[in-house]
Amino acid sequence: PSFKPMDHRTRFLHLALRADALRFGEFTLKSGRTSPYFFNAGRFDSGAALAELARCYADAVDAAGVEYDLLFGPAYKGIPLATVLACEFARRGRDLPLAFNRKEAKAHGEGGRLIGAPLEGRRVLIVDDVITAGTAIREALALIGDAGGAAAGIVIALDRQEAAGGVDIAPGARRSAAETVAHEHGLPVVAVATLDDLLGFAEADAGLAAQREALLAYRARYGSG
Ligand code: OMP
Repeated sequence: PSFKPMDHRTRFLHLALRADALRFGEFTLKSGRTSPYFFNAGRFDSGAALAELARCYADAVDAAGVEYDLLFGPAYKGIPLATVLACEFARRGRDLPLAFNRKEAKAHGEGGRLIGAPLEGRRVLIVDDVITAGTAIREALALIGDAGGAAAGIVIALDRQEAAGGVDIAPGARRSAAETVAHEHGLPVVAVATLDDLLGFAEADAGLAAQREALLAYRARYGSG
């Protein structure tokens, strides 16, 4: 039998579960929704975990065929993500400029809220952790525009595929936050994995049967179409 290498989605989900970055339980989200799972990118807290995570991001970006010439990591979680991705692309032979922001403006020293390579005239790929309602991504888009950059796309580890606005419309008619951002700004949103991928992963693992049920119930309530 031929050996089939695991694709970036499966590798990422294995890694996230192993690192405890993906957990099941009861969590309150920024949106106020109570979720049966939570993704915490801060748990990729070793060099080896971050290096493997970067390979997953790089594979997802390459497969999507997005065109960009600068990587931007929104504070705080996006900063190490964009940084390790820049290192991974350099290892693959593509040296890209890298920038990120600080959350508080600084009056002394170099001043300003942006650090790293100038965004002016660049096609910027935003590197972040997760999209739920899209609030964090909208803030990053505004920052990039103010700095004279042109957003070229967004890459995240996990797209939770949640309805952007109210959920009082039929599930099939709901658009996800990621789809809404993509549509409003005309940008590709690339996810290493989605809630659907996680459901497929859980389906293949009998040990995750109860978690899968909870995820399905959550998707029926808050999921996009
Ligand atoms: P939105 O700004 O609503 O898209 O949510 C993204 C942010 O929610 C992330 O940057 C986190 O602060 C937080 N979050 C997670 O980190 N992981 C999750 O699984 C869910 C959330 C969340 O609160 O929705």
